[in-house]
Amino acid sequence: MDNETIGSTLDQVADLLEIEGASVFRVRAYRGAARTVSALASPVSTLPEKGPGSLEELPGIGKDLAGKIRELAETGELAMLHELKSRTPESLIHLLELPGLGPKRAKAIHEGLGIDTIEELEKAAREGRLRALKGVGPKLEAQILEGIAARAARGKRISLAEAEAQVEPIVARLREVPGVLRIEVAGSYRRRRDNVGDVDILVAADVSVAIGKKLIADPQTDKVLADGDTKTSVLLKSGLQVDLRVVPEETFGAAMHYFTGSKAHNIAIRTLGVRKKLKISEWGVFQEDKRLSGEREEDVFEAVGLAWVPPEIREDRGEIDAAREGKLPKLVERAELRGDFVAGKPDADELAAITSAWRAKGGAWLVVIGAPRSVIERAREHAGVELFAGRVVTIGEGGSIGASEEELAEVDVVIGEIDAANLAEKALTQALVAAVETGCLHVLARPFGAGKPRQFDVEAVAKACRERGVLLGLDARFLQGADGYARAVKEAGARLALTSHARNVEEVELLRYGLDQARRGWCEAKDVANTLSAGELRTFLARG
Ligand code: DGT
Ligand code: CA
Ligand code: CA
Repeated sequence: MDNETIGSTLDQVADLLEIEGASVFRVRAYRGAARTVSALASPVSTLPEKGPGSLEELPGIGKDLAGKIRELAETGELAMLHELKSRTPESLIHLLELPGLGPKRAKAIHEGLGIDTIEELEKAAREGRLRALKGVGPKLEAQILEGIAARAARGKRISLAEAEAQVEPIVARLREVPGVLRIEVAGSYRRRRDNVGDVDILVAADVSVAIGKKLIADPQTDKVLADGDTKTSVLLKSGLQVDLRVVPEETFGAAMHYFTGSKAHNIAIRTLGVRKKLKISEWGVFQEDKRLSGEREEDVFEAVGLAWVPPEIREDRGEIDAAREGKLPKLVERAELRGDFVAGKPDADELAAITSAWRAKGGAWLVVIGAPRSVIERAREHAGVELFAGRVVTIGEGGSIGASEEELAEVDVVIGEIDAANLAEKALTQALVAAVETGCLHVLARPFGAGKPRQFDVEAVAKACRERGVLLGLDARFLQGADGYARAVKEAGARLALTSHARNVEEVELLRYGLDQARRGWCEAKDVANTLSAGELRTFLARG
């Protein structure tokens, strides 16, 4: 944990102690320690254990506080804070997070007005009832309402695509700041989760570089949540939170590793470090008080005897064992994709634009869903990529296929989509397996209902698909839970078909988001049919 976070955690302890009615001196000691630690020039984890320059020697920090600070620096947690939280009404903890509400006011609101939840607080502020309390006026009420609105916006997760659209231009502007040596986005964004809670930007620069000020001044920034030398947090106009951290270049790799997460992966790596008597933090790899490395992200993995793990699979779902045994997957890459499934009756011009865009990206084939044969035939002549005619057929409740044999014979690729929104999990699995068993399908679309993935036994269905040579669709427009689905398909030995369903040139880009989730599902080139050459696909379609 970095010094500023330790500082704000100690402040939180002070708040909760104050609410409990602890002695003024005790509260003051935690507040003082918070200030002292936040202002330290070097990270707590690099201070000597004892003697001059150690924590105990700092003004106002005795043995007890030094122990707490070390606990935070080393584990990122504080047992005492957990205890305090468990003793404090949950509603009060939430109230404390709002700007303008210190412990005294939060307690007064809670006890004086009987307010227990944020909703009740919002209602009271709107109705002007908070003014009944001493020292509370319309201005504070307005501030509280704003804080509640910002909190609601913050609670939402947004899609990775949306986050990218907002963050890429901001990063491009920040990159221009003189003195910025490196800048990368870390967190769930780098792990390519299909949705992100907030965006974590990491910069290598001297602390004197005014990068935080640049983010605060950014045209997209709406509110400033934190404004320190090494950490700046803002809310964008969209409500998305952006956290910016500045670290020295020599610790950039360790910081990238830490802030990429996931938290579960970090904890597993740190535990491996402890076994080797190494301390691993966002500041680097340490032995006793000696810093061994940390400039490159590889340094962290090497220190615990592991190969570098791609960010997409850092979820503590087996990647650490795989990295130790040299069994990491060689994740499928964008450059390996040869084909896509594009959709929905594009007219001849649109189709020509899509095919030339796809060719320019190095593509070799497209399955065109729903276009009349004549359109495909005409496009074929000047496409430069091989075009296959695709058709979506509906699968009935018992697994029946909603098209005649003659109709199926007219197209190259048959994609089955279940049209049984009310089936329970078991019946859905049976229907899908039955549809695969008909031997009519080339691709089985992932079942969705009301925009949500439907629960079914992916393993059983994927096994049937493997036996019958049927691909399992992964639609890049609907990514919820797609990483787990991709992994289950791979593990069953079956193969995915990533589909963009692009209706125009811009949407061809969507395929990348399907690829992200296949990578998060540990898929290699062999697990994804989009990597086949046009000839290989033809053989596959002929069930050769
Ligand atoms: P998000 O923002 O909810 O989509 O997910 P993340 O993974 O981006 O999470 P975030 O922004 O809270 O934190 C960024 C990274 O920082 C996270 O992936 C791992 C690291 N991190 C945060 N809190 C802790 C912690 O308490 N312990 C450890 N070991 N790492 C943490
Ligand atoms: Ca994040
Ligand atoms: Ca964050």
